[in-house]
Amino acid sequence: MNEHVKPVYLEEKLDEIRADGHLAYRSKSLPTWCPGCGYFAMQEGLTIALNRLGIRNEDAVVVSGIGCSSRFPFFVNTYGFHTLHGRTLPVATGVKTANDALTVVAIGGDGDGFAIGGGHIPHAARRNVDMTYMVFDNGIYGLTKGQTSPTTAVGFRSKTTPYANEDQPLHPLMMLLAYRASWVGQAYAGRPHHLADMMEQAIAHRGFSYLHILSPCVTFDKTDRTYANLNMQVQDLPDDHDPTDLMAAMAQAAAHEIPALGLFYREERPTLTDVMNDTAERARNAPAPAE
Ligand SMILES: Cc1ncc(C[n+]2csc(CCOP(=O)(O)OP(=O)(O)O)c2C)c(N)n1
Ligand code: SF4
Ligand SMILES: [Mg+2]
Repeated sequence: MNEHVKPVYLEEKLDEIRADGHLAYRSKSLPTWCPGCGYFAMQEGLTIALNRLGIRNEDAVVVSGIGCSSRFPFFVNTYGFHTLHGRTLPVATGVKTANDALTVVAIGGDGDGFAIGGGHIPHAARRNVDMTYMVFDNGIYGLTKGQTSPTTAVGFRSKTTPYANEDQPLHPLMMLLAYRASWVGQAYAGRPHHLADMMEQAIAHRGFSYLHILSPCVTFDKTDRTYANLNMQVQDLPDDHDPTDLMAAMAQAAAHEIPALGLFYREERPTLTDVMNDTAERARNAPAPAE
């Protein structure tokens, strides 16, 4: 055997994987995603992030809409809420408002978030609801078998655009920055270690954190957002990017057709619960001002 090659033994590797405890965040249900779907990396990433942050299973709630991505609550060992198509954020806001001690992670696809659910995003962001919203962006409606979505690239041929998509895709990162999300970052299913780090940072942030995750749909997109293409297209944000500078974040988001991976923007400001508690305190101490 080559003396420079260190053998990896399956049993040792399995012991290593079991040792850190993140498998306790997987549910007993095996994912129903197609083999090779990017969403497996999200399952691994979220279980690693929750474990590293020491969040107890019973203190976490994963809320989703409808879509392949939105099946997520079934596959993690936390509380979960599989809601209606596009209604992820209002339900997640209700959960957080009812019990501020919970760690709330809202999950959905590009269709669930930016088509039918698009009207909810600015309000959760501007109110700074203390939750993490992760959009798994495969640029397609996966569950319903391959229609164009609001993030489908121009030129992509799908069942609904057999002569190629002509609609300009939305730019989720620019939108979330303009909506004043207090934490905005991007990750990629093909970079699982970075993805887990970004999930950990996003959940640790106090306020509305938005993590956009590029993810191939290996079944219905064989030409555009494939691992082979994304592996060539993705790059990291420059080391000198200042995530406290909103204009710099916007410039970086606009700089490339596939924006870079990393933390674009972060700010600290009162959350929705802070504001509600403050209003309640004021109401207790003084009558409402006369009209
Ligand atoms: C009110 C309503 N409209 C339409 C649908 C059909 N539908 C289910 S999932 C989906 C889109 C899923 O796409 P996306 O959110 O990108 O998730 P993915 O499957 O790609 O992960 C649609 C249109 C529905 N379930 N409910
Ligand atoms: S259809 Fe696409 S998005 Fe849905 S599980 Fe399969 S590969 Fe993943
Ligand atoms: Mg999708």
